[in-house]
Amino acid sequence: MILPIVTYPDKRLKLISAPVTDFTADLHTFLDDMYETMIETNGIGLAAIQVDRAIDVLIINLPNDDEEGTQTRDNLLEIINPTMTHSEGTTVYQEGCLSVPKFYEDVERFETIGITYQDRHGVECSLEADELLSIAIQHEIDHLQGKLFIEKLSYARRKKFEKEYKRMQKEQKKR
Ligand code: Y12
Ligand code: CO
Repeated sequence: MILPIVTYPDKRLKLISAPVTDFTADLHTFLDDMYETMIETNGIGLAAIQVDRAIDVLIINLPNDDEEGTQTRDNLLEIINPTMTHSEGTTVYQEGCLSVPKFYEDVERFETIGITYQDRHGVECSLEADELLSIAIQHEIDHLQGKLFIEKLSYARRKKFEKEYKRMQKEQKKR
């Protein structure tokens, strides 16, 4: 089932998500719905709060290294109750978010990170991430804390964003 995506400035995106305690069939159905929603909207990462569930769940499905950059479910990462254990270096990447449509901005993140998390069955896992995966995980973990990438912009860039975003929303309402 495709779920509606909550978009900025909806206040629900500010909620702090709660840990998952029950690794039941309900959770599995929800994870499958999140995946369907993310693929349908051309996303590569999605946090549960973006589909109005304030729980510590995120999914990431980076494009493959082939020419078309196809996304295949076999490298889908389902990350539940993540904790960042370490980080190193900094990097800048132009980020986008399904909850802030049509807007991309450079954001500084850690270059490499380590996380521990649980999979859909509650099994404890760990992961070392760099490059795009590291950025995507940090972006999605921020969602679990009620934070959006636009909050990491400088004051001037944020002001410009707010102006452009409001104008875009007005134009969309006219249509
Ligand atoms: C690097 C940086 C950020 C992330 C977080 C995950 N972000 C996304 O998955 C963004 C998806 C996205 C897709 C869009 O395309 C469509 O909606 C068709 C898009 O374009 C528009 O809104 C028009 C914007 C963002 C992971 C890795
Ligand atoms: Co996002």
